[in-house]
Amino acid sequence: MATAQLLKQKTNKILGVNAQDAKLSKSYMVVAFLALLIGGFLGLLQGLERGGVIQLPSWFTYYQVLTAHGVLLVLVLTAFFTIGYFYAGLSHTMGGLLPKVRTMGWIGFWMKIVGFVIAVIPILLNKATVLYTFYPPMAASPFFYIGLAFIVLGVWVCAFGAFINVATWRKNNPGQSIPILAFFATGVFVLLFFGSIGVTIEVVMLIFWSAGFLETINVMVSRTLFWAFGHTLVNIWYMTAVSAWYVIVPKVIGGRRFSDTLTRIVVIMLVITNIPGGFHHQIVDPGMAETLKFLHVFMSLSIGLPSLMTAFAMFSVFERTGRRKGGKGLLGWYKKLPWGDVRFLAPMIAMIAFIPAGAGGIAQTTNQLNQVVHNTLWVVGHFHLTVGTSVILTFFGISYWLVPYLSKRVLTPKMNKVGVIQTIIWTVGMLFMSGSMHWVGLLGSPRRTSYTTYGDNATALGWDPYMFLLAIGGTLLIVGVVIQVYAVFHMMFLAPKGVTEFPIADPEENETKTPLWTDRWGLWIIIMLLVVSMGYVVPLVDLIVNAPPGSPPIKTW
Ligand code: HEM
Ligand SMILES: [Cu+2]
Repeated sequence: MATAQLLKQKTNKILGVNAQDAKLSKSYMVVAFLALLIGGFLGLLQGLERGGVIQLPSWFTYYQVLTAHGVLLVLVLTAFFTIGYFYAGLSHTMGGLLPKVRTMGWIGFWMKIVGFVIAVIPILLNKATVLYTFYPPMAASPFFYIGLAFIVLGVWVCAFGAFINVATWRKNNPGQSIPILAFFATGVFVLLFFGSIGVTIEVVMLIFWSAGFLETINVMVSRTLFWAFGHTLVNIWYMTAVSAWYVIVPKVIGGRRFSDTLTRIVVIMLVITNIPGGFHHQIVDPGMAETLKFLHVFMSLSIGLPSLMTAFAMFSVFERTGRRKGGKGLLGWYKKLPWGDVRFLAPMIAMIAFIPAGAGGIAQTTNQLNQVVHNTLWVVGHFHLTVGTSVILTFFGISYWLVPYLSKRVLTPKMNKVGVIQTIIWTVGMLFMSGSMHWVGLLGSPRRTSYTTYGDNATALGWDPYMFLLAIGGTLLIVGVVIQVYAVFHMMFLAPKGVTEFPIADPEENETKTPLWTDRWGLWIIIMLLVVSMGYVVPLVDLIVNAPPGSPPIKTW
């Protein structure tokens, strides 16, 4: 290893975080949690309106609020958190970010902010009330799409920054495996870049179409390109959360990591198999062959394998650690886990929530079952359990060490307790909200629909009690949002100064050395692209060659 690099890594260990890298990651965290605050309040407004408790005014309609809620929470919050977290991880495990890469991190940051501002103005003006999926033929103001394009380009700059940092580290450290957290980061940025190429093409076409330079648009192609990305994004969040489960949580509970080689294989499998599952979001769309749908269902289910490997790995780590600490009997080890430590409790509940969440996903990806729940509130219940609980609770758990690590402060016992209470409130709130959404979805209540009694139709009236439970859950959640944002603010600016560790667990002592072929990212990317072509080339060519009549822009609101 180059001496300069080695020295830098050593100083990093002693002095803690590099101040300039910390500033970058802190800025990403600030934006992420502001998005949570605003997006959370918008969610509450929706919940109350759907429950018939309030009525939103005509200058800020249900659908405007829903568009902003989706954009803020699934684009802004997750993108900023993921990049801030992985850039901190790259800096910590690779002896600091290269100055060039840090600059790229800032360029990406401002491009995303500028893009967000350009996109949000038409939403506020009711000129882009197309929801975060922006399906054509609904057409927003061209500025909305231009803003989205800026956001994607900003993400790409960050992805390439990460690639440069990892490639340089490898050149300086021949014969060594990429540090595990950086390995996860590589996988996530590979998916972020390759997964978003299709949607970028879609967005560019939409800009021309909504601005009047293109008369019509191919709706099916647009939806397909959107979901090739949307489905990938879901797994990007998932992999980010999973990185903390494998790497961070074992350290927090005083244990060791699960097999390093198997962990890397899980990452590689997720990257390779992920993108061609996108059609499961279009499983009831017309105009696509059954074989194609079958292929995508197969690919969707194949992500289940690495997920089950993860479940096994995590519980194996928990049991081993619990037993080492003296836990006896079949289940005695679980009492030895640090349940009162928010850095463990939050991701642990996140993992548990993933069990029903994943099962619901398997149900949805099955053609016949999808017919029952398609476009009902069940789906909304599903993703508030997956992204709104499994992913977000893991992010919250990360914040309780990452933010003090970045701000050179410490997590006080009091703030830990606040975090535990926050986690419990979030869990109970989601049980109410997501539970009632699932149930009322089975009874047929549609998603993305503002308050209506359908002329006092008996079936629709039967949904009311569930809507009321939904509103209760939403109210609890907003309390959780406020506590969480306060905790982040406190840990960033007010908590006592001190050194907080970046918790990365070591592998087991007797573990064999990880084979270097796991680091062959060029090869994984080629295989991934082959698998992506298998899923997409034939259907896209078919949808373009045998295109249905295109659609002009339509304003439905
Ligand atoms: C205070 C917490 C939250 C509340 C009260 C809340 C409530 C809601 C409600 C009532 C809907 C609309 C259902 C419909 O009519 O279809 C919704 C949609 C949605 N929520 Fe949340 N939510 C919260 C947090 C989150 C979080 C943390 C995320 C993701 C990280 C999220 C992502 C979404 C998405 C993607 C939609 C769908 C938007 C669409 O259909 O266009 N929500 N939420
Ligand atoms: Cu999907």
